[in-house]
Amino acid sequence: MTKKIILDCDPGHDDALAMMLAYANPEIDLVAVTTVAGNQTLKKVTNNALSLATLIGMNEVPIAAGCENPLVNKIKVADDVHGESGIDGTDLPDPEVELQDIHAVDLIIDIIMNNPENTITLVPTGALTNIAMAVRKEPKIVNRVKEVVLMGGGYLESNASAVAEFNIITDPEAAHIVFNAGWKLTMVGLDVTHKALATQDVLDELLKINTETSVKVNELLSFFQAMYKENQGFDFPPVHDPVTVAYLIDPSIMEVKNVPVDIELSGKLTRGMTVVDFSHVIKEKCNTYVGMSLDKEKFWNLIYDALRKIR
Ligand code: PIR
Ligand code: CA
Repeated sequence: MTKKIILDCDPGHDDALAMMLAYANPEIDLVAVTTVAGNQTLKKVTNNALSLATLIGMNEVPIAAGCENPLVNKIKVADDVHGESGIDGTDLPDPEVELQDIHAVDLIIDIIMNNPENTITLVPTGALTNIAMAVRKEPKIVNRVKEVVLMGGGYLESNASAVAEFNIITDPEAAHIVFNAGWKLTMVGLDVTHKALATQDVLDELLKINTETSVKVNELLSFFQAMYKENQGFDFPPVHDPVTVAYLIDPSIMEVKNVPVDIELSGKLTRGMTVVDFSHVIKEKCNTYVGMSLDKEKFWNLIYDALRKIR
């Protein structure tokens, strides 16, 4: 049985790969792509989503734009790694796919309410603003969603402060709502995604696949590599977001631990931290899962297989 997912994203180099994997893998039914401000402004990331859809021939998946600012903070974009457009490094086609005339929050709610219970999985790969807004607007979605598998946070690794990851610190209040909603939630954090490095053999393989899209992905990841080198000191860039989709396709790529996670809101030094309680002795069931490891070979093979199916 295929898994129906909504990808809520801010493309973004790695968001682009999450979209491609979700679109091309036969185990996944991508029912909608929604956008949220994060890596760049809402306008730019939405335009990027439409351009990417045009590139890969994804005409039938509805794309809707969501929130242009976090719940409390003002948006602070990540142009230091994603560039001025949010997805610098290659030429993408002008959008030929049309944007839906509905707000992302309403599209998310409609899809969840109009599908059978326990069939829709949410895959957020940006700030959690849209998802939190949807929970507040229609709380019934919480019990209808099958699960949430998101990219964000980390328990040892961070990239936006000493203790926080970008997607979470962009909108900590939204993250607080989403992590505490009560649905089954799996956090794919930096501890896992910093293992998903686009190393030289990955960059080479993308050229070998030699499709229009795989060559552009090579160019995108080469730009991402240079930015990650300059700003984060990495030799090769981590491709965070598609790990969520890969885990849904093949849960054996990532070990998880069933432990409590909460979001720090008030810490002077720790705002936006995902506080993971590994000392928790399971007395009552807890609904949060934390990714611990990555089978890199299986992960990259899923990416390659997807790209071979795309033009
Ligand atoms: C990646 C991101 C933001 C900032 C940096 N420095 C690197 C984006 C990615 O798209 C991913 O979803 C998440 N946020 C990783 O922190
Ligand atoms: Ca992202």
